[in-house]
Amino acid sequence: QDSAPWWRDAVIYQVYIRSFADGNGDGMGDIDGIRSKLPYLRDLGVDAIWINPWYPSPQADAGYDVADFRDIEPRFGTLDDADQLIAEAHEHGIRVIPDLVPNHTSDQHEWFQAALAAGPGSPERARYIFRPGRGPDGSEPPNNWNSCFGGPAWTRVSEPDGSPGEWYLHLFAPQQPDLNWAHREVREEFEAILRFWFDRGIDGFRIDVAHGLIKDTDLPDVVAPQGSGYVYPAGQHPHWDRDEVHEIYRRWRRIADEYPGHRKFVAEAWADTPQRLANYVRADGLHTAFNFDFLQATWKAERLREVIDTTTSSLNAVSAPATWVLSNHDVPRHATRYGRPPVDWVPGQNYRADGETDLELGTRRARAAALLMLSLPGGAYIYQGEELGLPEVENLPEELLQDPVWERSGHTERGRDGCRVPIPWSGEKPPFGFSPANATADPWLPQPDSWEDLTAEVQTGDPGSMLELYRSALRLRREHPALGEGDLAWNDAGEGVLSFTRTPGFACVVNLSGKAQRLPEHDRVLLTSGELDDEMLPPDTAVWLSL
Ligand code: ISL
Repeated sequence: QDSAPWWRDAVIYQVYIRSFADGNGDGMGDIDGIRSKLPYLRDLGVDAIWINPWYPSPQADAGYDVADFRDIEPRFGTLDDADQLIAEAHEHGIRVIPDLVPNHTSDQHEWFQAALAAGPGSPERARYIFRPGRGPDGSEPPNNWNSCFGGPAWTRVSEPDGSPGEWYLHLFAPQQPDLNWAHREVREEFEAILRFWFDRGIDGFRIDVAHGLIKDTDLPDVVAPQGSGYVYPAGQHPHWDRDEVHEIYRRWRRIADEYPGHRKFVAEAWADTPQRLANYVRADGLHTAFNFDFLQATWKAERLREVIDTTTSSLNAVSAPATWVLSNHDVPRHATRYGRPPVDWVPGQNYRADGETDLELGTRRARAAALLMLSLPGGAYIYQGEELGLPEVENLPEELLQDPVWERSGHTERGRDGCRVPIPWSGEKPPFGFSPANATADPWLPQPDSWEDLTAEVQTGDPGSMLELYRSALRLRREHPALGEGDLAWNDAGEGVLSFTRTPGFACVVNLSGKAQRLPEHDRVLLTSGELDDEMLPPDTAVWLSL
């Protein structure tokens, strides 16, 4: 392995394992499926893959309810398969980053089962957050905290003798009890889990809900609005983004640094300000964090520029590289989002899917956004299928929806299934090569027939396709010394136009003004997201220029 910290400008591809590729024909993606697509990922030109949770799990929250952190879900394969994937990915020059879920376990985890059996006051219960209820008979939850998926964040258990008993905390589904991070055994267990996987050769971890591990031990009621810390002074929300959480990551960083080859962490942390987010990525903390401000920004030049500036300046202050993200498995796909009237994001409700969609417009903008994202300083994340231009699937039949958001919200939110539909690889009808020809089951969510036009197969070699745009952009990014980490200088290009220079000799111009714009002086056009009209850049189009 080389000595440069590869992660500072890496392009990382998110593999949502259950929907990526199905090797064994059971309708759900798996490790063998990922192995079969390594040549595709190499040709696409990504540096690493982040794989959503692959551990044994009842799948109450698509694997984010982990029953055993040291094994692989049988539906996805075995530990041997994982070892083989890691080795083969490395042969293809692709690093592997699994997902770690430290905030909670599955209710089927042996620790939680032991806590239920052992009863109140036991050492087993101390690893989770159990409390007696309020009210004379304890039938009210211990406080007013709500679950991110809707409803109270507390569930009451039956004690071993059958009587109604204590309540346990779950910031997500009831099948996801929160761990007690004030407990020494919890900390030691996760440090051992990090070593278990680092020893197997993985290159880093994505840290789920990194901002949520520490709770105010007094468990005070939350002052509305729920799900956001902004009514609190920084670091004083009862359960989000508390300062003590960084002690945990300081220890984790020391562990990662013991290993060769620059193992890295990426935090899924939701913080109120870019400055608060920067606390997660100091030299003695996690290495990088997802930049959700960029994902949440609407298609407006001023807003995007503001996010780019505040991101880069707050991260420069801690010498951490920026990351850029347009989509993931929790939000509606951006080809659809950009084709809708802009909505304001509600914290904790990142799965809104309303409004009429102009998919042609959304796709044109998604093409331009790809060139914007991939020419900004730092690293970037690509969510599987965005390189195919997949839209959100908005009409999944209700009886097939699986996301707990759908149930817990009382059906006011359809949930996040619409961005999790299995990938169309080839062929003219479902399952579009997602499952092998001898499959015994349909894909776990149905693919629209119209995806015939979006398969990787039909897009390969078509110069106008989204896939070839991503491939060209990633190739140029590897070849061009100006891309990746470094400075960005804005050019004055008029209202609604984002125009910046990266040195040496590179510029990106994105036209969000709604009317054609004259290109600045340049030597050569390297890549465009849409056809140029002479020297004019059409609306919702981006271009890379060599200067
Ligand atoms: O809590 C939030 C905002 O207040 C949410 O945005 C929350 O941080 C986010 O949804 C966490 O997501 C991650 O953990 C969840 C899982 O369902 C998601 O898929 C995962 O990305 C629980 O493990």
